[in-house]
Amino acid sequence: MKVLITGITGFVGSHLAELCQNLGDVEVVGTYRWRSPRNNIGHIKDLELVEMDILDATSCHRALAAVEPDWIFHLAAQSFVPTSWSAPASTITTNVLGQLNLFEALRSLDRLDTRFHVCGSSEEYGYVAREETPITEDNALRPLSPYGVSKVGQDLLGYQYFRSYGLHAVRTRAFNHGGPRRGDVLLPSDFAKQIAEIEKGLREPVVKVGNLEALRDFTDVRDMVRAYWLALEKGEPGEVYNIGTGNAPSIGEILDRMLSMTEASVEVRQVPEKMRPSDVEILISDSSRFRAATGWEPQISLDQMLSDTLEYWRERV
Ligand code: A2R
Repeated sequence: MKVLITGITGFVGSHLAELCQNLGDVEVVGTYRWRSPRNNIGHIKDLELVEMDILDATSCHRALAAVEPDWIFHLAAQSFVPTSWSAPASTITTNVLGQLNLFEALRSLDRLDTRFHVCGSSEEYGYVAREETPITEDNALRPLSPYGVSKVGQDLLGYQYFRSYGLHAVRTRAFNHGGPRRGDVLLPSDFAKQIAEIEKGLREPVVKVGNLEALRDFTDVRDMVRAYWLALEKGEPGEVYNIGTGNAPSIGEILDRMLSMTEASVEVRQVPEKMRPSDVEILISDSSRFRAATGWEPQISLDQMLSDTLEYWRERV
C-alpha cells in the first residue's frame, strides 16, 4: 500500500512517517518544498520524496498523478496560531485553498476513492463555556483565531467533498499534542528549551511564560499519529472525530511538572509577548466517538511526553 504524507518535513509528519515504516508493507512518500528543512526526517531511511506546493494546483495535480497514493495524510499547513494573526490571509489561503487544490486534483484524476485524512484541530471550537466541556463533535464551532477559521474551512470542505462527490475523507479534530521535534515556539517545547538553556548556563534562570491559567488536553505526538492512522484504517468516510486524552491540566501545572524534572532553580516570569490577543480558555476533549470506532487509547503519559521533550532539547541547545 502506498501512503502520501503532505508536510512530511514538519513535526507531525516525521513521526507519522516513522509509524508507517514500522508497520511494514507500507510505502511512504512525502512532499517537500525546495527550502523545507530536512532535519526532522534526515534519520528516516528509504523515504521517497516528491516536490509539491499545495498553493499550486498544477503542482498538486502532478504530484498526485505521479505518486498515485492509496491514502493521503494531509498535514501540510500554516500550523502556528500566533502567525495566523500576523498573516491571516496566507494562513487561510495555505490551509483552505491548499486542501482544495488537492481535492480538485483527486477529482480530475478520478481518484475519489483515495482515503484522505483531513487534519482539523480543537482550535475549531474556540470559545467554549465551562459547562460545554468536555467537548464533543456536536459542540458549536466558534474559532478565536484565523488559524481556527482555516481549520473549520478544511474540515467542512472535507464534509462537502464527501457529500457532493463521495470522496473518502475522514476528518479529525486533534486536541493539543507535543513531544520531541515540536518547534520551540510551541508548548511544551518552549518551556523545555528554556529549561535546557538555563541548565547549560546559556540564559538567566528565568522561564518566560504567557497565560498559565489555560487548560489544555495534551496527547503525545506518537499517540496522535497512531490515531491518524486508525482514522483512515477504521474511521467512517465523511465522519468527524475528536482526538484527545480527556484530561486537561493547566499550562501552569505542565510547567510545574517540567520544573520538577530539573535540578536548576528558576524564576517564572509572565511576559506580555507570550500572551495571545484572544486565548481559548479551556480545551478538553470527549473522544469517545473515535475510541468506539477505532479502539484507540493514548499509551504515553503526560510525564513521559514532557520528559522526552526535555531530553530532546537538552541534546540540542
Ligand atoms: O514550510 P515547509 O516547506 O517546511 O513545509 C511545511 C508544510 N507546508 C507546505 N507544504 C507544501 N506547500 C505549502 N504551501 C506548505 N506550507 C507549509 O507543512 C511542513 O512540512 C508542514 C507543516 O509542519 P509543521 O509546521 O511542523 O506542522 P505540524 O505541527 O507538523 O502540523 C501538522 C498538521 C497541520 O495541519 C496542523 O495545522 C495540524 O497538524 O495541527
